[in-house]
Amino acid sequence: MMQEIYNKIQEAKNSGKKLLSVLVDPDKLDDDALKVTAQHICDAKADLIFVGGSLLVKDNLDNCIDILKSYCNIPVTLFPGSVQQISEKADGILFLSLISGRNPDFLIGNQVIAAPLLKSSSLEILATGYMLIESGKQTTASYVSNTTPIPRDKKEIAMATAMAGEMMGQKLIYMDGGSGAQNHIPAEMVGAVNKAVDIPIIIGGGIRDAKTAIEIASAGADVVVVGNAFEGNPALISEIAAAIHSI
Ligand code: 1GP
Repeated sequence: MMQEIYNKIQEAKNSGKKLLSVLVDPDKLDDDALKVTAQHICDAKADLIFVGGSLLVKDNLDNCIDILKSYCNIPVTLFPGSVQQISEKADGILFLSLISGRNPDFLIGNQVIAAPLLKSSSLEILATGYMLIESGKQTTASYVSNTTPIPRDKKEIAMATAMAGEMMGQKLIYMDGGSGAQNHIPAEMVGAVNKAVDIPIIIGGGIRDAKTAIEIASAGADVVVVGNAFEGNPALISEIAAAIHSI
Protein backbone atom coordinates (compact mmCIF):
# COMPACT_ATOMS: atom_id res chain seq x y z
CA MET A 1 0.00 0.00 0.00
CA MET A 2 1.24 3.49 -0.86
CA GLN A 3 2.09 5.69 2.12
CA GLU A 4 2.15 8.97 0.23
CA ILE A 5 0.04 10.98 2.70
CA TYR A 6 1.72 9.60 5.80
CA ASN A 7 5.17 10.13 4.30
CA LYS A 8 4.28 13.75 3.54
CA ILE A 9 3.28 14.33 7.18
CA GLN A 10 6.26 12.44 8.60
CA GLU A 11 8.75 14.19 6.31
CA ALA A 12 7.34 17.58 7.31
CA LYS A 13 7.64 16.65 10.96
CA ASN A 14 11.23 15.49 10.49
CA SER A 15 12.18 18.77 8.85
CA GLY A 16 10.24 20.97 11.29
CA LYS A 17 7.76 22.13 8.63
CA LYS A 18 4.12 22.67 9.54
CA LEU A 19 1.20 21.63 7.36
CA LEU A 20 -2.27 23.06 6.79
CA SER A 21 -5.16 20.71 6.16
CA VAL A 22 -8.38 22.24 4.90
CA LEU A 23 -11.43 20.39 6.20
CA VAL A 24 -14.30 20.31 3.73
CA ASP A 25 -17.74 19.26 4.97
CA PRO A 26 -19.59 17.98 1.88
CA ASP A 27 -22.95 19.00 3.39
CA LYS A 28 -22.06 22.63 3.84
CA LEU A 29 -21.03 23.83 0.37
CA ASP A 30 -23.00 23.72 -2.86
CA ASP A 31 -21.13 22.99 -6.10
CA ASP A 32 -20.37 26.64 -6.87
CA ALA A 33 -19.05 27.37 -3.37
CA LEU A 34 -17.05 24.16 -3.48
CA LYS A 35 -15.39 25.18 -6.76
CA VAL A 36 -14.42 28.56 -5.30
CA THR A 37 -13.03 26.84 -2.18
CA ALA A 38 -11.14 24.29 -4.29
CA GLN A 39 -9.52 27.09 -6.29
CA HIS A 40 -8.45 28.83 -3.08
CA ILE A 41 -7.06 25.59 -1.63
CA CYS A 42 -5.04 25.12 -4.79
CA ASP A 43 -3.78 28.73 -5.02
CA ALA A 44 -2.88 28.76 -1.31
CA LYS A 45 -0.84 25.55 -1.71
CA ALA A 46 -2.57 24.00 1.28
CA ASP A 47 -0.88 20.71 2.09
CA LEU A 48 -3.78 18.35 2.71
CA ILE A 49 -7.54 18.20 2.28
CA PHE A 50 -9.72 16.33 4.77
CA VAL A 51 -13.30 15.54 3.76
CA GLY A 52 -16.03 14.47 6.13
CA GLY A 53 -18.20 15.40 9.07
CA SER A 54 -19.59 13.97 12.28
CA LEU A 55 -23.04 13.74 10.71
CA LEU A 56 -23.65 14.00 6.97
CA VAL A 57 -27.27 14.30 5.91
CA LYS A 58 -26.72 14.76 2.15
CA ASP A 59 -25.39 12.23 -0.35
CA ASN A 60 -22.68 14.52 -1.68
CA LEU A 61 -19.39 12.88 -0.69
CA ASP A 62 -18.35 11.50 -4.10
CA ASN A 63 -19.37 14.67 -5.93
CA CYS A 64 -17.46 16.78 -3.43
CA ILE A 65 -14.27 14.77 -3.92
CA ASP A 66 -14.68 14.87 -7.72
CA ILE A 67 -14.86 18.67 -7.65
CA LEU A 68 -11.87 19.02 -5.31
CA LYS A 69 -9.78 16.69 -7.44
CA SER A 70 -10.70 18.46 -10.65
CA TYR A 71 -9.12 21.65 -9.27
CA CYS A 72 -5.97 20.48 -7.54
CA ASN A 73 -3.75 17.47 -7.01
CA ILE A 74 -3.49 17.91 -3.24
CA PRO A 75 -4.25 14.52 -1.64
CA VAL A 76 -7.80 14.08 -0.37
CA THR A 77 -8.10 12.17 2.91
CA LEU A 78 -11.41 10.98 4.29
CA PHE A 79 -12.14 12.12 7.84
CA PRO A 80 -15.16 9.91 8.42
CA GLY A 81 -17.82 10.34 11.06
CA SER A 82 -19.24 6.94 10.18
CA VAL A 83 -18.77 3.83 8.05
CA GLN A 84 -21.03 5.41 5.42
CA GLN A 85 -18.31 7.96 4.67
CA ILE A 86 -16.01 5.72 2.67
CA SER A 87 -15.30 6.70 -0.93
CA GLU A 88 -12.84 5.13 -3.34
CA LYS A 89 -12.51 8.53 -4.98
CA ALA A 90 -10.33 9.75 -2.11
CA ASP A 91 -6.62 9.01 -1.74
CA GLY A 92 -6.63 7.95 1.87
CA ILE A 93 -8.64 7.65 5.05
CA LEU A 94 -7.98 8.58 8.65
CA PHE A 95 -8.77 5.22 10.23
CA LEU A 96 -9.94 6.73 13.49
CA SER A 97 -10.22 5.12 16.87
CA LEU A 98 -11.86 7.48 19.35
CA ILE A 99 -9.40 6.80 22.17
CA SER A 100 -10.56 9.68 24.38
CA GLY A 101 -13.97 7.98 24.68
CA ARG A 102 -15.23 4.77 26.19
CA ASN A 103 -17.76 3.87 23.53
CA PRO A 104 -16.74 0.51 22.03
CA ASP A 105 -18.52 1.26 18.74
CA PHE A 106 -16.14 4.14 18.08
CA LEU A 107 -13.10 2.42 19.58
CA ILE A 108 -13.31 -0.79 17.50
CA GLY A 109 -16.89 -1.64 16.39
CA ASN A 110 -17.15 0.56 13.30
CA GLN A 111 -13.55 -0.24 12.39
CA VAL A 112 -14.43 -3.97 12.21
CA ILE A 113 -17.32 -3.17 9.86
CA ALA A 114 -15.13 -0.96 7.68
CA ALA A 115 -11.99 -3.13 7.56
CA PRO A 116 -13.04 -5.59 4.80
CA LEU A 117 -14.20 -2.71 2.58
CA LEU A 118 -10.97 -0.83 3.14
CA LYS A 119 -8.81 -3.92 2.62
CA SER A 120 -10.11 -4.29 -0.93
CA SER A 121 -9.86 -0.57 -1.69
CA SER A 122 -6.89 1.40 -2.92
CA LEU A 123 -7.18 3.92 -0.08
CA GLU A 124 -4.12 4.68 2.03
CA ILE A 125 -5.04 3.75 5.59
CA LEU A 126 -3.78 6.14 8.27
CA ALA A 127 -4.21 4.62 11.73
CA THR A 128 -5.19 7.58 13.91
CA GLY A 129 -5.80 7.90 17.64
CA TYR A 130 -8.62 10.44 17.74
CA MET A 131 -9.08 12.50 20.90
CA LEU A 132 -11.93 14.91 21.54
CA ILE A 133 -11.07 17.80 23.86
CA GLU A 134 -13.71 19.81 25.70
CA SER A 135 -14.10 23.13 23.90
CA GLY A 136 -16.74 25.21 25.68
CA LYS A 137 -20.01 23.63 24.61
CA GLN A 138 -21.08 20.20 23.45
CA THR A 139 -20.08 19.48 19.86
CA THR A 140 -21.75 17.27 17.26
CA ALA A 141 -18.75 14.93 17.47
CA SER A 142 -19.14 14.27 21.19
CA TYR A 143 -22.94 14.05 20.94
CA VAL A 144 -22.98 11.66 17.99
CA SER A 145 -20.18 9.49 19.41
CA ASN A 146 -21.81 9.49 22.85
CA THR A 147 -18.47 10.17 24.50
CA THR A 148 -17.17 12.64 27.04
CA PRO A 149 -14.33 14.81 25.74
CA ILE A 150 -11.13 15.19 27.77
CA PRO A 151 -11.37 18.27 30.05
CA ARG A 152 -9.41 21.13 28.50
CA ASP A 153 -7.46 21.79 31.71
CA LYS A 154 -6.33 18.16 32.13
CA LYS A 155 -3.26 17.93 29.96
CA GLU A 156 -2.04 14.88 31.91
CA ILE A 157 -5.08 12.91 30.68
CA ALA A 158 -4.41 14.03 27.11
CA MET A 159 -0.74 13.04 27.40
CA ALA A 160 -1.51 9.61 28.86
CA THR A 161 -4.20 8.96 26.25
CA ALA A 162 -1.88 9.92 23.38
CA MET A 163 0.90 7.75 24.84
CA ALA A 164 -1.45 4.77 25.05
CA GLY A 165 -2.51 5.36 21.45
CA GLU A 166 1.10 5.42 20.28
CA MET A 167 1.92 2.27 22.27
CA MET A 168 -1.06 0.52 20.68
CA GLY A 169 0.33 1.29 17.24
CA GLN A 170 -1.48 4.43 16.11
CA LYS A 171 0.55 6.33 13.51
CA LEU A 172 -1.04 9.74 14.15
CA ILE A 173 -2.73 11.54 17.02
CA TYR A 174 -5.62 13.88 16.12
CA MET A 175 -6.74 16.13 18.97
CA ASP A 176 -9.97 17.87 18.07
CA GLY A 177 -12.10 20.46 19.82
CA GLY A 178 -14.84 19.55 17.31
CA SER A 179 -16.04 21.46 14.31
CA GLY A 180 -16.99 25.04 15.13
CA ALA A 181 -15.53 24.67 18.63
CA GLN A 182 -16.06 27.69 20.84
CA ASN A 183 -12.44 27.47 22.06
CA HIS A 184 -9.48 25.90 20.29
CA ILE A 185 -7.32 23.36 22.13
CA PRO A 186 -5.02 25.14 24.61
CA ALA A 187 -1.47 25.57 23.26
CA GLU A 188 -0.17 24.22 26.56
CA MET A 189 -1.98 20.92 26.01
CA VAL A 190 -0.67 20.71 22.42
CA GLY A 191 2.87 21.24 23.70
CA ALA A 192 2.51 18.64 26.44
CA VAL A 193 1.18 15.97 24.05
CA ASN A 194 3.88 16.82 21.52
CA LYS A 195 6.50 16.06 24.17
CA ALA A 196 4.71 12.88 25.25
CA VAL A 197 4.71 11.09 21.87
CA ASP A 198 6.96 10.79 18.83
CA ILE A 199 4.24 10.36 16.19
CA PRO A 200 2.85 13.37 14.29
CA ILE A 201 0.08 15.39 15.90
CA ILE A 202 -2.93 16.87 14.11
CA ILE A 203 -4.84 19.69 15.83
CA GLY A 204 -8.22 21.11 14.85
CA GLY A 205 -11.40 22.69 16.09
CA GLY A 206 -12.12 26.39 16.53
CA ILE A 207 -9.00 27.73 14.78
CA ARG A 208 -10.22 30.84 12.96
CA ASP A 209 -7.25 33.07 12.23
CA ALA A 210 -3.58 33.06 11.29
CA LYS A 211 -2.40 34.13 14.74
CA THR A 212 -4.05 31.14 16.41
CA ALA A 213 -2.81 28.79 13.71
CA ILE A 214 0.75 29.98 14.34
CA GLU A 215 0.29 29.60 18.11
CA ILE A 216 -0.95 26.01 17.74
CA ALA A 217 1.69 25.00 15.19
CA SER A 218 4.47 26.61 17.24
CA ALA A 219 3.25 24.71 20.32
CA GLY A 220 3.84 21.42 18.52
CA ALA A 221 1.06 20.63 16.05
CA ASP A 222 2.45 19.05 12.89
CA VAL A 223 -0.81 19.50 10.99
CA VAL A 224 -3.27 22.32 11.71
CA VAL A 225 -6.84 21.68 10.52
CA VAL A 226 -9.22 24.51 9.67
CA GLY A 227 -12.76 24.00 8.41
CA ASN A 228 -15.53 26.29 9.62
CA ALA A 229 -13.60 29.55 9.28
CA PHE A 230 -13.08 28.93 5.55
CA GLU A 231 -16.72 28.19 4.81
CA GLY A 232 -17.78 31.83 4.73
CA ASN A 233 -14.37 33.18 3.81
CA PRO A 234 -12.33 30.95 1.46
CA ALA A 235 -9.83 33.79 0.88
CA LEU A 236 -8.64 33.16 4.45
CA ILE A 237 -7.08 29.87 3.29
CA SER A 238 -4.08 31.61 1.71
CA GLU A 239 -3.58 33.83 4.76
CA ILE A 240 -3.51 30.87 7.17
CA ALA A 241 -1.47 28.69 4.79
CA ALA A 242 1.16 31.43 4.43
CA ALA A 243 1.27 31.91 8.21
CA ILE A 244 1.76 28.20 8.88
CA HIS A 245 4.36 27.84 6.15
CA SER A 246 6.32 30.79 7.52
CA ILE A 247 7.17 28.94 10.76
C1 1GP B 1 -13.21 19.59 13.12
O1 1GP B 1 -10.86 19.73 13.48
C2 1GP B 1 -11.90 20.06 12.62
O2 1GP B 1 -13.28 18.22 13.30
C3 1GP B 1 -11.90 21.51 12.22
O3 1GP B 1 -12.64 22.32 13.08
O4 1GP B 1 -14.32 23.39 11.61
O5 1GP B 1 -13.78 24.37 13.85
O6 1GP B 1 -12.15 24.50 11.97
P1 1GP B 1 -13.24 23.72 12.60
